[in-house]
Amino acid sequence: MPKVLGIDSSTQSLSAVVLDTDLGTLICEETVNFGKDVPHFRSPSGFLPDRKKGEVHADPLMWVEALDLLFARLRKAGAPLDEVAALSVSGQQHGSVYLDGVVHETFANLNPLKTLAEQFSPALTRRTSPIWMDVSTSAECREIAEALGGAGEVCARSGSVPTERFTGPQIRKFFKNQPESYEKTGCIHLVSSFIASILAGKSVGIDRGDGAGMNLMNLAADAWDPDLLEATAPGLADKLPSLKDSRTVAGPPAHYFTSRYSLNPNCQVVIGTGDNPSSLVGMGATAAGKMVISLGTSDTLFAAMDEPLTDPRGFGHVFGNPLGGFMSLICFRNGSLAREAVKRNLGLDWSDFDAAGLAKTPPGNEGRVMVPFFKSEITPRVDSDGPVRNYEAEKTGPEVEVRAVLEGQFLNMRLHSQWLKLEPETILLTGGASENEGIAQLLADVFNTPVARLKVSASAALGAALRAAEAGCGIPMESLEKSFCQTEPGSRLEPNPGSAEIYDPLVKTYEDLLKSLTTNNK
Ligand code: XUL
Repeated sequence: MPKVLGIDSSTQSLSAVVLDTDLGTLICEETVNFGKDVPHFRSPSGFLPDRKKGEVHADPLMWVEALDLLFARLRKAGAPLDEVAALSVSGQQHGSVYLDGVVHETFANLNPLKTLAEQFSPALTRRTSPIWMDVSTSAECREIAEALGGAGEVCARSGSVPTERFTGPQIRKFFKNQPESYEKTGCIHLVSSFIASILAGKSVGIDRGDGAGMNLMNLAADAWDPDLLEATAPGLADKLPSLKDSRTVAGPPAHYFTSRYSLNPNCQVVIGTGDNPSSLVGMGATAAGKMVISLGTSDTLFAAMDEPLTDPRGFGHVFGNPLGGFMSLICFRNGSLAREAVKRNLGLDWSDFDAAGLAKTPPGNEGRVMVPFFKSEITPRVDSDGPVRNYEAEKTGPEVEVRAVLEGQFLNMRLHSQWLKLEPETILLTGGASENEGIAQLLADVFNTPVARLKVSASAALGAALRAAEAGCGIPMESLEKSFCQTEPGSRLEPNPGSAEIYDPLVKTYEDLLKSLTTNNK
């Protein structure tokens, strides 16, 4: 019987997968795209445009409304919601939702005759939620570092130096700028714990995978760090949900979902985690030694590790591995949005990205290199509003630009992941852009390592469903991985011969170009 549901609340969409764990099959997949499907929130890419410099916020009611729409679509598509034995959630990391002190009653008494958005609207003490793309909290990061005796101390405790997009510095900024609203806030959730709470009909805990992305959790103690809480904002301990093991079962779903969408009342809601920890599970990479690259709104590179190893330059992070131990994560902000900018600027289609770009240019682009930061970057931290090239774009064709943006992205990844000292046999590749053959081949060439892709491309939603199956139905992860985390036969791409000779020296060319930019940025 075990059918399980995984929900992923990401930057640009909310999506779901339903799995049959007996048959090892994907039964149903649905997506709500924020820009297209709930356009009245005026967030074409999932966040509100035109905020102050460096600020990136989203409307939490957009996520809530999308949840209603997602369930309606699942039902319409004939998904067996009445047979779902367990569900769990993956959420874009770091984003936070600010709720009043009586939201517990809202969670517990959701009325199936009203929409979720109308019921949660009065509970918000902050109308918008800062999300992971926000880079506006440099002052707060400095203050938190100072209070703890240096960024190194914050990193030793929490796995990351104070980081602008992380929830702690964001909370501090809210407390400083809107002290009265902060005071009225009774509960601060992450995106993953907020969505899981709505589904469970009660405020549920934050798991150690996503909790580690806040600059508030002490990795060694597996608990909120009292000094970090104090350095962030007064009274914070009382406003945070408790930290829980990722396998925690919250209980049955809210009556709202059983009544309105016929969700099985005996379904077990397993608490949520961040999209990257969830993808680690979905990619079958929870044991050390495997490396995953995800090409999504943000590009991320991550790997499970037994001991927390921190990035000496401070750009990488340590999060909790939902199955125990830790994971390293490096996030690149200029992911899909940068690739889309090139596509748009040049009037290309994804389908002719290969033909128009990669097929017409030689590997290495004849030494033409681009630092592809269309917007401010976080790895490395550079304020930018356009790419920097070592060639004149006006004198070359669109094909050079296509190759330059992709090679620049992958060279930047290669350079900034060297500290992990990982030499994987294969890179596991996921995320929307991974489906493009040319892009996947280029990644194999730049890293001089074979690349493999899995059958299910929605790895974060898949990870949520697998976690639900393990924690909610007691199915061993090993057998789930055998059914769902197999690489697609024929999807493995070997690096082209001669790749190392081309890309090894190009890393240095890229690094030099980047240095000229970071020097000017200081
Ligand atoms: C990770 C990060 C992003 C978000 C959105 O640190 O900021 O990957 O999780 O996907």
